[in-house]
Amino acid sequence: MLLVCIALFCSNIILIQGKIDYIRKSINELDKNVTDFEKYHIKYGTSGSDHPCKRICQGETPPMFCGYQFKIENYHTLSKACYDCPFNVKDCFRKDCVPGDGTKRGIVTINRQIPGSAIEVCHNDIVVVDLQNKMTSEATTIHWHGQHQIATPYMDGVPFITQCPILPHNTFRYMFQATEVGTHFYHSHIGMQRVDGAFGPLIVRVPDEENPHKHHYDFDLSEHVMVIIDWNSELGIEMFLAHHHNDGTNKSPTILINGLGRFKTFYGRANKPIYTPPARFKVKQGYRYRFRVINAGFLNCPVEMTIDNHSINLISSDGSDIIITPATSLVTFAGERFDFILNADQVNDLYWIRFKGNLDCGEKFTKAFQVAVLQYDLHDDLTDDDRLLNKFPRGQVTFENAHVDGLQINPVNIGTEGNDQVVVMPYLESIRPVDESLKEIADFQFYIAYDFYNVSHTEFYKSPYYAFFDVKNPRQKVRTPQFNHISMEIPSFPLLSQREEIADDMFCNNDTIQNKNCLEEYCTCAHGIKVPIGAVVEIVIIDEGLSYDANHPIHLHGYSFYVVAMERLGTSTTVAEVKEKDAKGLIRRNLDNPPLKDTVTVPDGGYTVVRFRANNPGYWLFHCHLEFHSEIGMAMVVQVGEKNEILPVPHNFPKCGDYSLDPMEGMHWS
Ligand SMILES: *[C@@H]1O[C@H](CO)[C@@H](O)[C@H](O)[C@H]1NC(C)=O
Ligand SMILES: *[C@@H]1O[C@H](CO)[C@@H](O)[C@H](O)[C@H]1NC(C)=O
Ligand SMILES: *[C@@H]1O[C@H](CO)[C@@H](O)[C@H](O)[C@H]1NC(C)=O
Ligand SMILES: *[C@@H]1O[C@H](CO)[C@@H](O)[C@H](O)[C@H]1NC(C)=O
Ligand SMILES: [Cu+2]
Repeated sequence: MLLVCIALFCSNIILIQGKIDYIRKSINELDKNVTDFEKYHIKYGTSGSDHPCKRICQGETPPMFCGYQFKIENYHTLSKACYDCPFNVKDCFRKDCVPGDGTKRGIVTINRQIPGSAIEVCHNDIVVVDLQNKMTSEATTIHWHGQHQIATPYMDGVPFITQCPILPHNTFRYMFQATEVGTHFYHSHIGMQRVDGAFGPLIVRVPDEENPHKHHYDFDLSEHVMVIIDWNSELGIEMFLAHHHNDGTNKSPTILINGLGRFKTFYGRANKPIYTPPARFKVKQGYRYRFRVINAGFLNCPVEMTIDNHSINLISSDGSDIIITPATSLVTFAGERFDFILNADQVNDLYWIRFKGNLDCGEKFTKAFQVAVLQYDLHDDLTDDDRLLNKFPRGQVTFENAHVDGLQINPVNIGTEGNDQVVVMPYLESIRPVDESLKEIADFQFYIAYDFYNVSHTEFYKSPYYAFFDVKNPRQKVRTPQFNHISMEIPSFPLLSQREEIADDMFCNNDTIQNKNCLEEYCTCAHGIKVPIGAVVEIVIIDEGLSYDANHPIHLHGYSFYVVAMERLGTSTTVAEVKEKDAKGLIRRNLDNPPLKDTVTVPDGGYTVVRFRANNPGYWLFHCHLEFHSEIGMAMVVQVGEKNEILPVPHNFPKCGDYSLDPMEGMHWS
């Protein structure tokens, strides 16, 4: 392998070279093992509950191949599979019934479930998913959110960055090692399919001896995974088009928990209001349970969760363990995961779990909220499940009473300047020993600033006919969220798998685009930054905060980063202000024990600082996890390593790209 060695990184590259050789070797092994996998026809499971890979993880036993069949298709809530749901609540739990919130609408499902089948494996198992695209007219890919794809960067599932979109009627086999432990999820990475229902849990467990929190709880059950998503009454694409081309809303009216919730009112006998069933989480008094929360969110809808008469004990975020942090409520943003322990130490009863929307789902807008039920095993005549399905905790939950005062983890738009009623991300204390990415000064520092800008995004405005400033109706004047005033232009071929087609000057960024006035004109290009393998990288993410009180959860593929600082400076800020603060040493970084995450938010009018060591070569997407934002270019690529230092793709990996016929060629008139 040819290596270009810049002074500072020579030793790093030699180190990394060893790692790449190691990974190459494991890929070959993996290939061989997959042949075995084919040979022995290890049983495919389609449902999570009885899969052979869902087992007690033990240190000595070798990793397993864990096969899954995923069929992604266009589907519908309350289909005929639902029979008499919600009037007969039991019918809502029939096979293939997706009740949602009671609204009848088109959806996109994996195996006709929302969430899709859970993948539950042990650390270092090989996950093999045959994804069959049964949609009539949409391509798809799946991203394994939280997995770093160390040996398989081409399995990251980002269309036109790591692979070609999988066409309708085609099947693509994803295969990767579950190297990252903890609570993760998978979701479609194309268009609006995630919010239409194409997501599911991906849980990676460890042997007890590797679990620092093992002695703090008694059970870690599949049924205590809690997937949150904001939810709408129509397909995501319909909402997207109405918002961007006309005056449609971008705010979700409600929230689903594990695909369930109450929103639409039906009327039963004697005009009694009836709802589709909420999610239920069952516990036995006297035991402690590990809950795993996944926010698969779609729009600007951070969700606050509280459990009546119970506090929570946070133990992990985005798969990394932290020192136990007790609290009353937990806020999750799109793409984040949190694990907590619930101590079932109250009287045998039913309790509301309350979910309250914030920002676009909050007080000023849709007032979205949802409930789930925490259900103790009631040792009386009601243990009959059917009758319990119609029992609810006392009291009505409303948007207003869905908030509970008390210590809150991950508050909206508050950083380290906050008060003692909040726990902000840099103050969650990592259990893992820290590594050299927390050295005083990083090798590379990037500032990435964003806001909604008053520019004519060329997909939605057309000068001189209907440029941004010509549009009179304020509801049609949608502003464009951008990183550093640049919208990501998605390449026409996948960067990783067809990297030979990348031109030397293909990428742009804040430094290369100086000749354009991107503050006023709309700028779009293949937004990318590049760092050498092994470099310690710091990204200072700034939310300028001028337009709206929004909030953008930012996700980096291929890595976990340390969240070392997070602060709100005011209702708005500027790059210059943050740079000046930094120059004066006024950005206080937690370089001792910050948490490792892969998705983090930035207070509106403030900054968040993240650190990682660039030891995973590849083209990795860095983007806002709100679907309307990433879809229109609030994204960029972090290239780690040179083209030839990034692992090659397997032979016969699918290709795609533009094609046009040369007018002089190919015509064979007779
Ligand atoms: C492949 O299988 C061999 C033998 O079962 C095992 O030692 C090795 O760790 C496996 N490789 C991978 C990458 O799982
Ligand atoms: C839950 O807490 C409330 C308020 O403190 C109290 O009134 C109620 O009795 C408690 N519920 C149970 C079942 O203990
Ligand atoms: C982008 O470049 C301009 C001009 O050099 C500079 O003023 C600005 O601060 C840069 N933005 C960021 C986020 O670094
Ligand atoms: C965009 O224009 C509106 C008024 O039309 C203004 O309130 C807002 O601050 C502007 N946003 C930016 C980022 O300049
Ligand atoms: Cu965003």
